[in-house]
Amino acid sequence: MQIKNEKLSNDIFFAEREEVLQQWPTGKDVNLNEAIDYQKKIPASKRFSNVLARGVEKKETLIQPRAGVALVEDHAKLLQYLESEGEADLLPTTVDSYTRLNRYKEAENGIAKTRESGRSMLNGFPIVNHGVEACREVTSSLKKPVQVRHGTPDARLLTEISIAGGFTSYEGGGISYNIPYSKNHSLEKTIAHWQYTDRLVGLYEEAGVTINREPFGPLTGTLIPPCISNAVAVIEALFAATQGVKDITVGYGQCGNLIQDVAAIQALAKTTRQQLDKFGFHDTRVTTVLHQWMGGFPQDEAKAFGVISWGAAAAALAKASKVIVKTPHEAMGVPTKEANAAGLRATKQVISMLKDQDLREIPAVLTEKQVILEETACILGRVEELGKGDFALGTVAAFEAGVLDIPFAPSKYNAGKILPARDNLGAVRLLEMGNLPFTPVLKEFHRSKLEERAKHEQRPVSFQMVIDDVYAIGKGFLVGRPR
Ligand code: 8ZB
Repeated sequence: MQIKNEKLSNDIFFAEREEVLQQWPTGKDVNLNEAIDYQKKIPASKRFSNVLARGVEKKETLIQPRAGVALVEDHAKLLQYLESEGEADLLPTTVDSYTRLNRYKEAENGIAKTRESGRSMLNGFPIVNHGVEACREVTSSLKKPVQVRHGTPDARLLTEISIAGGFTSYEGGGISYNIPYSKNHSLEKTIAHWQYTDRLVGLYEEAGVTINREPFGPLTGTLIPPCISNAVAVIEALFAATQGVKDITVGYGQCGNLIQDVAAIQALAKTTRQQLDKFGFHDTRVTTVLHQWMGGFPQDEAKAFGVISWGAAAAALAKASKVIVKTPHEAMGVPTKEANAAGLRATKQVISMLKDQDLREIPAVLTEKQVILEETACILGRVEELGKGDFALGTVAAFEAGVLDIPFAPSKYNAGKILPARDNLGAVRLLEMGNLPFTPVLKEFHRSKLEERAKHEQRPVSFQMVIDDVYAIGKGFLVGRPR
């Protein structure tokens, strides 16, 4: 199979679609024309892309939780609670792990066991099992737009049912929902599966219905250098635009050093716009999302609120279009609705307070932004070269060569040669640069930043720093110093 970054023809798409809709009985309830009509009746105030655009106009960072339980009525009530008591601007539907792995029989079991036991036996809402009508019950019972959030390498049927079910935004991508989530899924296959998702969104767009798309920014959520996540987000934005997607939110997981976080979001927006323009996608809209800290959290709820609030501050000061909010239960697992709403309200308070402050033009941010832009340009340039101008071919070759390399990813298609660690100020740098196509100047920059920390800590630059940094925030620090 030779994957290429080209728009799928109707012949290919609709032939594939027949198979996709047969993957589970609820697939037969999807009727594209009827679904387009249904989507057109959704009020503008509930369309994800509109609400995002209004937020950008008003210079407000919107807040969005994660949430999902097994049963339709419970899930609708949970989201209603998060919009009323949590003051959420945007809503999610987090899909359960069985569905993410296309294990619909086990999801069905989870639904049955939930009905018996009275508590959710799934860690999310099984969209495919519930089907189109049930999804419409959920999405129509809310005032705010709802996005599907998951982690599914083959999300084709899930996309069909979700959009027909009234969701107006859809997370994921062929790289970001494969390499960080899966060991064995081939990259060619998942890029192809996500071309299907993006083409479906493109078909809705061509019929006058905008569905927002969001590549999953944080990847493994563990010490990801901004240039890596930015490069992946830009590539997935290009993949989406190629299939006709017009509304894209590119994402980034908070690293914890404020200067770096502000710079990273700014660089992400800039590179995405540049690359989309370069390929002629001038009318594709770009917004940004910052994910509050995705690594290990403190158990203590008060300390967790500290981490949440710092993420809120980073999002507000970086002028991200929206922020994905954590909860004080993060270290424990799926949160209660009360804990979820509390994380949202803490975030809203900080964001409202910081709305008028702007760090984007301060010298330290501009310097850091320049570094990220250069690093990302090195990576993207090499990917394009490896693909002889085709980013899909280039992406597959780049992962093989370690030109794209995601720290701590389980995939056998990931080289796993790079190692990140924090510098003395807590910014994420690279201790091992593997086969990243950096210039000598950039390589020296990373080395010197880590030497500076080593000197301060009176220990050599080593793997121990990586380990210490992975656990640091959970223990109450940003940089994992020796005791
Ligand atoms: C990659 C995303 C991981 C994050 C949260 C985790 C973690 C997962 C649910 C959820 C609320 C759910 N998460 N499933 N949060 N309800 N059903 O996604 O806690 O923060």
